[in-house]
Amino acid sequence: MTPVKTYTPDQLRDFETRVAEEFNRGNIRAPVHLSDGSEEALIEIFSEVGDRDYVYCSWRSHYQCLLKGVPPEYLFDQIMAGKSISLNFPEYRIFSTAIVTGQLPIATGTALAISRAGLPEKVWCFLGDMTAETGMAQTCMRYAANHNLPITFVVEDNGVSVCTETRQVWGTPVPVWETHKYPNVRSFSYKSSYPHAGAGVRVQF
Ligand SMILES: Cc1ncc(C[n+]2csc(CCOP(=O)(O)OP(=O)(O)O)c2C)c(N)n1
Ligand SMILES: [Mg+2]
Repeated sequence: MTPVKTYTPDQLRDFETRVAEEFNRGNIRAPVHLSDGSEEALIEIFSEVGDRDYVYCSWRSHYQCLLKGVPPEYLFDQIMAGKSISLNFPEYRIFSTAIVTGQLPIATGTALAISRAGLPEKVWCFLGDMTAETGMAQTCMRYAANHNLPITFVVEDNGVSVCTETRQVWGTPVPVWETHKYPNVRSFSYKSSYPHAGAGVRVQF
């Protein structure tokens, strides 16, 4: 598979640093969620993503948008306009949501439609580690696995939900996606140098 768009980790990080600087200067008047620390893992995953594939994301989707082929300056303009939390580019087949679990049933339904139509496209659904613990995630992963749908769920494991430790909440060091060993679920660990939202200055949480 030829990647849709290739970036080095430094190029991705530089984009995120630029966003962080604009946010901290007060030029972005809406939340931003930054993904630094996940560069290598996402570059590797996107080496398998085709341009006809569909990508669904959470509120944290800048790198996925770049790697799916959204032009950097177009993406940057959308972020400057306050759209970081819910970036959607149908023309590049990438969608995101600010609602925890919002992308999961839509991604699963897209995979079901592709399967019924006998098309070659695949679906890639990115989700946070706490989102992966929800009932909606379990329902979608189980349904997709049992029906062999063309979808891969990718858990972006930063260990936290905002400021809350995910594993501590659930009382186990083993996350649910490892317990079930669904064949269509992958994960990677990363640590961001930024807070959950924002970039360290001004309003953040
Ligand atoms: C339905 C809903 N409930 C609560 C929130 C607030 N919220 C936004 S992100 C988030 C944390 C989710 O953690 P995780 O899935 O691990 O994603 P991360 O931000 O760490 O990538 C929460 C609770 C929301 N956006 N939507
Ligand atoms: Mg998390």
